[in-house]
Amino acid sequence: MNGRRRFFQDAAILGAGLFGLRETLRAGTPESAFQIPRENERGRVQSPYGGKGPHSASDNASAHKRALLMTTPDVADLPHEMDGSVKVFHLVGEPVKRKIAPFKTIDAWGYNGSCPGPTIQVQQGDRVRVVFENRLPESTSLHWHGLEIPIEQDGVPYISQKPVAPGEKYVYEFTVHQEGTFFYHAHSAMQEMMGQIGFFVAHPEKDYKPRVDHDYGLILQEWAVLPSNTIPNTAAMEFNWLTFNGVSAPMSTPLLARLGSRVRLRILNLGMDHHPVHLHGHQFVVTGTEGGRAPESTWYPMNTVLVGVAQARVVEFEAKYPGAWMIHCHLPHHMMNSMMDLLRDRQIQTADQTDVKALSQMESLARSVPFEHVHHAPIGQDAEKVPGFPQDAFMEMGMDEAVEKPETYGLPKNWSAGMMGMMTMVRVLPEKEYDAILARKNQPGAPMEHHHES
Ligand SMILES: [Cu+2]
Repeated sequence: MNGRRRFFQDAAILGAGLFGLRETLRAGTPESAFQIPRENERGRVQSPYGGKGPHSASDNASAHKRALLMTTPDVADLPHEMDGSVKVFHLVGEPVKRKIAPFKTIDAWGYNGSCPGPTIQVQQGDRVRVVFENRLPESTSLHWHGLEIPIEQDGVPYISQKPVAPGEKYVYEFTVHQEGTFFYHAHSAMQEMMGQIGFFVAHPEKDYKPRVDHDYGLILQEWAVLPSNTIPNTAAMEFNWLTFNGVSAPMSTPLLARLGSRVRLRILNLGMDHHPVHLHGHQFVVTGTEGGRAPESTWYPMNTVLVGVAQARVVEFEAKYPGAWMIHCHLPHHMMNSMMDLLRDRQIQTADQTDVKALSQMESLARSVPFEHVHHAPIGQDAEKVPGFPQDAFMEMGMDEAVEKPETYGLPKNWSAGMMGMMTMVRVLPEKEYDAILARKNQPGAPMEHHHES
C-alpha cells in the first residue's frame, strides 16, 4: 500500500517534468539511423485488403460480407503492397516511446513506431513477403510464432539465419497455409520483454461459423519500470505496469459491440506471467488457440480464460446485455498501475492515512497532469485506527478527460477511477448509442461534448 501511495507523489513529479525531460533526451540524442524513438502511432492505417482510409471492424461488419478484419485497439494495422501475387509488408524494428498512461511514457522497443508492433493480417493461402529493417542498436531477427514455414524463415539467430545486424535488412518470404491467430516477435528474450511483438492474423479461406460481427485483438504485456525511470528492466521478475496493446487502463480504448452482435476476442500473451482474463456479465467459449480454430465439440461456457505465455486464446460471445462490461486480467496486482514502487528517487515516506493528506496527494497529481479534480470514495470514521488501512482507499485516479475519446463517450462520470492495469471494457450498446459513437469516430477533430448520459 505504501508503494501505492507513493505512486501519487511520483506520478506528480514525473508528470510535471515529463515534457522537459523528453526534450532534454531528444536534444542529447545523436541523429542516426537507429535509436531515435518515434511516438507511437495511433489509429488504424490501411486495410490489408486494400481498402482506403481508417478502418474498423464494425464498419467492416456492416459494409460487406467478406472476411471480417480484426481490430487491434490502440495499435495500427500494417499496410501492404502487392508484388504480383505476393503481399509485401515493410517492418522496421526500432526504439519506441510509448505512452502507457497519461502520466507515464516508457522507452520500449517495437516496430514501425509502435509497441506492440503493427498488426499484420493476411488471408490463408497468401504468399507473404516481409522486408525487415533493423534500426535497433543491436542484432535481432523475426520469428513467426506458430506458422508452419520452411526452416530458413524461422528467424532463430545462428540456427536458421544469421542475425540481422543494426542497419541491415532481411527478407522473409513464405506461404501461409494455416488460419488463426499467430504472432511475430524477436527471437531474443530481452528484446521480447522490451516489447518486440505483434499480431500476425491469418483469416480462413472459408469463414468460421458462426460468423462474428466484431473481431478484436489484445496483446498482454508487463513492464518493470522504476518510478522516475522510462526504461523497462527486462531482467525483473516483478512487474508494476500491465498493459493491453501497450496501454494501461484507463488509457485502453474500450471495445464496442452492438447489442445482439457476436464478438470475437483474440488474446495473446508474451511476457513472464500467465494471465487469467475475465469478462464481466457474459459467458464465452474458447473457439481457438495459437494453433488455429478449435472444433465446436470442444467449446464450453466460461468467463475466465487463462492465457499462458506464448499462447493465444480466441473467445467468442453473444453481446446480449447492454452496459460497459470490464474485461481484465484477474490477478489482483495486474489490476493496478505502478505497483510496487518500493524504490524511488525520493525519500521513503509513511503512507498518509488521513483524509486531508490523501486528498492533498490526489490534488497534487490532478494538478500536475491535467486530470479533473477528484474526491476519493468515502472512508470510515477513524479509519486509520483499523490495522491494515488503507488498502484500496485513495487509489482512485479519475482522469476521464485525460483519456477521453469517441469510444468513452457516454460513460458514467468518473468511470476511469476504477480502471487500472491490464484492463479494458466491452461496451455493449443499443443501436442508437453505438451509432452515436461511430459518428464521433468518423469525425476526427469534432468537438467532444462534455456530458454523461448514464
Ligand atoms: Cu495478469
